[in-house]
Amino acid sequence: MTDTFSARKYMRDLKLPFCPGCGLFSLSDTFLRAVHELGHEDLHKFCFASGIGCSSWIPSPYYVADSVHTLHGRSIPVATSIKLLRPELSVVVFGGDGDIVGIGLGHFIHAARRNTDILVIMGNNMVYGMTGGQVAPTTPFNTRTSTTPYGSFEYPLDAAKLAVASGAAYSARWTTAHLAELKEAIKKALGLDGFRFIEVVTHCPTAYGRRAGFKDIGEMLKYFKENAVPVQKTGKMSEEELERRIIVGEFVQRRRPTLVETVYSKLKEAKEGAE
Ligand SMILES: Cc1ncc(C[n+]2csc(CCOP(=O)(O)OP(=O)(O)O)c2C)c(N)n1
Ligand code: SF4
Ligand SMILES: [Mg+2]
Repeated sequence: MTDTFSARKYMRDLKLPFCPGCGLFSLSDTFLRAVHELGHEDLHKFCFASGIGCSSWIPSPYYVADSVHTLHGRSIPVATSIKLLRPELSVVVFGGDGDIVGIGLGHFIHAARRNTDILVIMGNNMVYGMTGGQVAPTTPFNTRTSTTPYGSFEYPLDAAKLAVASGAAYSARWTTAHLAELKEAIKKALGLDGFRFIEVVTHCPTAYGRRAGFKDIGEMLKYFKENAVPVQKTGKMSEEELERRIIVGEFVQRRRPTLVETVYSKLKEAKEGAE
């Protein structure tokens, strides 16, 4: 670390487009703090990919970095090609829950299965925020959204656990009420290889909070804090006890050959065989 942190150092002279009080400001700030603490003076060693949605606006066009702002749900395959072509870059995807585990779910699972060398940071605001707060695969059961006025009738998908089951090298979940822990998780994930996933349960006062019954942002953050259960403690808890709780912490950290390693070693083998 060479100087005091300033997010502006890493950002273009533009204002992030989020609603006042949105948790995505904290997520962006925490990511840049992690980058700063790792000693990066700028973002030239990074390349970002994002799809469509509020969370997908974090890197592009706001960060002074190369980034691809692609179609809704397609950031992971784009990030995969960037990494395969430029393996020296640290490739980071930012996306929403709809983007990453709704429309983009197949890509998410296969990227984890392949141990693709990318970091995916998912802002989970529990709805399709940018399009008006529609129910998402991550919406808690029986929650009111713009498309479920009597409460959602489906069970939510657990993205952090799905990443583990699919083969991720690292999977963690924190919330916007746990920014110190989130920053450490980002720093750690940036230093690891393979498919790394960080889910950030984020407060969205506009499209989620008011319909879901939260009076203000403070109440949402208090809820996140009070209902967070460290993953190590969940072994002895029943499903009923875990209902509506947010399991936080590291779900997995492991090492196995990554996609870049296996692809480049096969290329080498094929080249040597042809000579
Ligand atoms: C193929 C396609 N389908 C649907 C849309 C409309 N759309 C844009 S963003 C979005 C959902 C955004 O939700 P999420 O990914 O959770 O991001 P958030 O805004 O909540 O951060 C949808 C459905 C689109 N742009 N492209
Ligand atoms: S709709 Fe929600 S997630 Fe999107 S910018 Fe507004 S508060 Fe943030
Ligand atoms: Mg969302």
